[in-house]
Amino acid sequence: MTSALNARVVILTGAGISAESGLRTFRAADGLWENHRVEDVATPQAFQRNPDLVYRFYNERRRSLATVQPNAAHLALARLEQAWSGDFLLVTQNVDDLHDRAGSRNLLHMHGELLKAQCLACRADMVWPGDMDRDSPCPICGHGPVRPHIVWFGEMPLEMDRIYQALDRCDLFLAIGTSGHVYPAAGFVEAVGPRARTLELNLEPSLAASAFLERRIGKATELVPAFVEELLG
Ligand code: BJW
Repeated sequence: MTSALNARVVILTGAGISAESGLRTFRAADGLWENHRVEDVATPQAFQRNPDLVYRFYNERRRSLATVQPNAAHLALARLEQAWSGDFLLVTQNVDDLHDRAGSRNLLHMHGELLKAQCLACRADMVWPGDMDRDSPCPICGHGPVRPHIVWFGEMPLEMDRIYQALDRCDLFLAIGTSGHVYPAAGFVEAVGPRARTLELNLEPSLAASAFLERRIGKATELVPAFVEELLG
């Protein structure tokens, strides 16, 4: 019974859930940044080749967080988590903090967080709300420099063991606002398989759409609150 309040739920979100808050998605027509595709700035090779460009890209994105707010879809997922008595895990590919600010707590940022840094010398992770550059020292070891706390192409996404454990056991898997271009997240629905209810909520069918048992097409701020109301009965 996937609608029972004690069912085990895993929810995956992507850039589409933050689009109506004013954050650009990656693969939309306006998804370029200064004529660079995300694949040209979000790799360890790009960081080695042109660190200033990559620091600037993330400094701008970090600053833009101050101008946006969680929307009705983020808030509905936080409400669902509070009302839910079964296992609940929200996995986001987004590096923004809109789920955190909406009140979600059982939340994993599998591609990292804009408001954190990682020291290239001691590898410690730390909260980092301001700009960074190649001279930013690490406050923990005194060396550094620090880099954005971002999982780039070719790097291992975070918390994969916890995510696959939850996927193995879930009764309901929901994917919201993600295009299905980027793995391993695009393969989560296949990992769940047909034994659980799988549902995609997106503005258009994703590349992974045929692997879901159900799909609803529309805006996240409309579909997500309506689906949450349905689940909570
Ligand atoms: C709305 C909406 C509204 C709009 N309402 N909806 C060949 C085959 C298979 C895999 C590979 C391959 N070659 C290389 C790989 C692996 C590679 C990969 O997937 N590459 C592909 C491009 C082919 N992946 C990796 O390298 C990953 N690591 C890895 O695989 O390690 C090995 C491993 C193996 C096995 C297990 C575990 C690990 C790392 C991926 C790192 C991704 N990083 C980025 C950048 C992060 C930082 C940053 O923000 O700068 O993460 S890339 C970028 O894409 C970002 C996103 O999180 C990610 C996903 O994008 P998302 O969220 O889906 O956004 P969009 O824009 O694509 O889609 C938005 C959707 O919303 C659209 O569908 C819209 O319609 C919809 N939408 N408005 C509802 N209002």
